[in-house]
Amino acid sequence: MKYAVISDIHGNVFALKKTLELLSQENVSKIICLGDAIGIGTRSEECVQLLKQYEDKLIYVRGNHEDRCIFGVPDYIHNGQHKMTEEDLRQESWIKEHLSKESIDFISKLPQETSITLEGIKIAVTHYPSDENMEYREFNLFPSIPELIEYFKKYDADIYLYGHTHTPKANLSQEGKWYINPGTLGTTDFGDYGTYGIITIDGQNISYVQKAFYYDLKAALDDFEIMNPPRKDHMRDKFFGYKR
Ligand SMILES: [Mn+2]
Repeated sequence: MKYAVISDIHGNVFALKKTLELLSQENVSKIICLGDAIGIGTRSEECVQLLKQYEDKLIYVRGNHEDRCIFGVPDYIHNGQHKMTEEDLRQESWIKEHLSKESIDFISKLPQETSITLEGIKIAVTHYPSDENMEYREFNLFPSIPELIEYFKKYDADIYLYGHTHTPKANLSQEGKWYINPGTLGTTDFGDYGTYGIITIDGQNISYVQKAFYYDLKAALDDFEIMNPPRKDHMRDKFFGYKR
């Protein structure tokens, strides 16, 4: 059967709608969402509500952006290197203010990580691998296989799923373990498209296909003017490559 892996939607309902259309053609049995469905983009509420409609086939763990809405905004982000400014905090408040109570309740119940078994294959699901204290491991855009083995050593699985870096990456270790990051569905860090992945399990055979898709990016960019979040220029330029 086929399983979709999506991550880092970041409030981009335009990309999410397109993905859900594509997934209905793929006939996937589950949609595994690795967190950060909200934040940065303009339509966090719509994204949570849309995901909620797929609740019967959805496995969803929370990311650092869901954490900010549930537990509050940390003083420092990016491994302690960036102190949140007043402007950052206004942006984060704006994101939370635009979420309904129902959506906040929904994301508050999500686990930080989970493990599932599909067709006898064990899958560890997390926004980013964490240490014993549930703190994220070092941010690493291109982790090597030895690094991935180290990052995921506390988990026991056949497939390890993670997101957060917005960078699609799939590795197969010599021991036959898969380490998969489907990239970013909703931002355009590396091109004007979104990415997700499809895992196919057939007996003991596991295969992974990395997908990329175009969607109405102009609508997503124009929506920053319509919704007018406090840090709209920064969010649009940094995460949506508006100046490219
Ligand atoms: Mn993240």
